[in-house]
Amino acid sequence: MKIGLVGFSGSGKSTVFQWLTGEAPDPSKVQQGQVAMADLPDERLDKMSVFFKPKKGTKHAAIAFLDTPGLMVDERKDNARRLGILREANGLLVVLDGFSGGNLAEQLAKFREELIYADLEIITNRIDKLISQQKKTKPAKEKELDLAELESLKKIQAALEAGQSPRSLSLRSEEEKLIRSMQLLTLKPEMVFVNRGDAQGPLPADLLALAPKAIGAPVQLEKELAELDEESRAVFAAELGITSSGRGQTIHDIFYGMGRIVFFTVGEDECRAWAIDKDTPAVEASGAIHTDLSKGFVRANVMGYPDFLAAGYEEKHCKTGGTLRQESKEYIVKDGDIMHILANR
Ligand SMILES: Nc1nc2c(ncn2[C@@H]2O[C@H](COP(=O)(O)OP(=O)(O)OP(=O)(O)O)[C@@H](O)[C@H]2O)c(=O)[nH]1
Ligand SMILES: [Mg+2]
Repeated sequence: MKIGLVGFSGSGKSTVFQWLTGEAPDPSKVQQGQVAMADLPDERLDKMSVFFKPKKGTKHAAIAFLDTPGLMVDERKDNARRLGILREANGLLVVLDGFSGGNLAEQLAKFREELIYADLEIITNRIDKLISQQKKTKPAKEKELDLAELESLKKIQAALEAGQSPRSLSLRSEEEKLIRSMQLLTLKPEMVFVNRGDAQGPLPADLLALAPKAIGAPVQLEKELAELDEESRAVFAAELGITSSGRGQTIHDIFYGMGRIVFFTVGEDECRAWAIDKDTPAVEASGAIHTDLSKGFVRANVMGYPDFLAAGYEEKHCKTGGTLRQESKEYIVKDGDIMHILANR
């Protein structure tokens, strides 16, 4: 999963990028965007690894973060191109400047407008093209398809012009397919992250009204704290009143906030977390490991994490205790499931 860090210039995206991934922003990559990975911390996986001591090691799920050039507030000519970098991203993390004292709700509203403008530009270009196609001689069937697309696009255009995300339109799946290749930014999952000057108090209510799942952390302070040894860190964190649980929690919140979950495969060979979308059926989830497993899927042996833990991580105890389940293709995988996929190859 690739998450694009977006926001106005100077909102602290590169600072957040470095905090989350540990990689310093490379000035030569500013214009095209820079990608680095962050592991999703998971105590359950860590504990199972201590138990299994896997020969090939342990692999956490990861998020790829994409640092992008910020948008200009007054000089917006280049903004659509800058946002174009994000078309490939699966989700957007809007980074708000919460350290220089501006109004956060206003900042977010303004940024969402920029996303709308960028999408409108794309939609309008496509509409113009389809209209000019209608004037040309073309097989009737093709014209019909173009007309259907035109109709859907006009609906989206109207929503965007009214300042709304097309998410609110609840598009039909054929319509979604038509517009998928356009990679509209306003259709991508969005989360809001406030780069706070300090960590005190809840986020402002007017911001939460616009983005109920908004999260925040004092990134600069967190980065400075991370450089201290553990003892002084605890002292300073208490003194500064830092209540956010830091980097790991932030990565966790982003991962789950974007609608992802993990399942595990564990054993003496390797312990691993696999990232999938929430509500994914087992047959599709197994494709995260290998497409062959999905193609030849027969069934999955599944244990819920709490059951596996209660059984002392011994599969045989789950078996005798009746908590090892045999599930079919349609089974909806739950966060923390320990899975063993059986497939015909
Ligand atoms: N006081 C304070 N300053 C911060 C914080 N985070 C970032 N800054 C400062 O804000 C400025 C911009 O930060 P960047 O992380 O480069 O912002 P950006 O969003 O990547 O900026 P562009 O790449 O130009 O869009 C830098 O001078 C940072 O030192 C913070 O939490 N507190
Ligand atoms: Mg930057």
